[in-house]
Amino acid sequence: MALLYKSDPARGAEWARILAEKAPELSFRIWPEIGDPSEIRYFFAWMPPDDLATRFPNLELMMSAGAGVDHLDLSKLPPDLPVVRMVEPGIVDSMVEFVSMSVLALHRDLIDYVAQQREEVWKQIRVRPAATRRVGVLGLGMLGEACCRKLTGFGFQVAGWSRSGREIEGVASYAGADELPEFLARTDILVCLLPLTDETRGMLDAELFAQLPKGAKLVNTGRGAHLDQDALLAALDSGQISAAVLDVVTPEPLTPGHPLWSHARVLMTPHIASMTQPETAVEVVLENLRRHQTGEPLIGLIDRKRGY
Ligand code: NDP
Ligand code: OXD
Repeated sequence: MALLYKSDPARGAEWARILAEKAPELSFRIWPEIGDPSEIRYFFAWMPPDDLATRFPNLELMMSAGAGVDHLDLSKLPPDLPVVRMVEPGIVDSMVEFVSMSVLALHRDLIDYVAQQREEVWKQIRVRPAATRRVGVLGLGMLGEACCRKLTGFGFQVAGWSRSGREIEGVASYAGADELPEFLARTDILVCLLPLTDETRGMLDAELFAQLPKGAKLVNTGRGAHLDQDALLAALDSGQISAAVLDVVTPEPLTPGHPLWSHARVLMTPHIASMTQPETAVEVVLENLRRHQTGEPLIGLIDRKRGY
């Protein structure tokens, strides 16, 4: 019984060390040292090879190395191969840190102060209490819900939007396309934590920005393809959006000279909002292998029709 790993090699070595301790019976292989392909039962990857289905005839389970699965071409995977995404506490904790940092930076005008410092300007902006700032989170799943809970702790007025709605203490819940306009109209800082699907691709566009209060701010930690980057540039020019934190862009990295690289109202990070932490993720991986062997429901099993 072998588990094949195909992702960041440095972290692969970490996985090897931890699994050798926790599951010495499991044969752990790191791409491209595959060994006998017929022994591979479990595949853990960010980007699987195109010929996955034919190359590993006894594959039983595909595990995404990340929380999202939009990078996988599900049509190329055997139709009855279960695919799970990464659902683990480490990835949640780091996203909560990043979103809190970003919302607080926008709330406390950090982008203005960085620019002022460069110009040797000493000018105070009136501090606004968190209770007067309305934060809206698109997506109330594993990550969106945890971020909402943390943000309410700072005293922000927090709301979330999802397909089906979710009850979270202290958070106003909006659901579906019908309630999106009302959610946007009450949102000063918008955080995107949606999965990328056919329905959500490009939804951060001019039409959506126009429904936010003038001068609203944006945090995108979902996927670059959620955002129409030209529409963001236009909204920043007009002042409809006053600042943005972008952890994800299209393409990654942006092409040299792209206006978002140097935009004074944009803070950009290289897709590091959150990362799978082997130390905590290993428990979930081993639990999923156990569940798979006993036929119990898998943690993070994705619904191929929904795309997340
Ligand atoms: P989940 O699957 O747990 O949650 C997704 C949420 O989005 C759910 O609340 C779901 O609604 C909602 N949603 C999906 N489609 C729609 C739609 N069409 N309309 C309204 N709501 C919708 O995902 P996670 O919270 O675990 O992760 C979210 C995304 O974050 C990932 O897919 C990935 O793209 C991104 N990510 C980014 C990272 C980074 O470092 N930048 C790291 C990790 C993840 P419902 O509850 O009704 O199903
Ligand atoms: C993920 C990511 O989906 O890193 O986990 O973006």
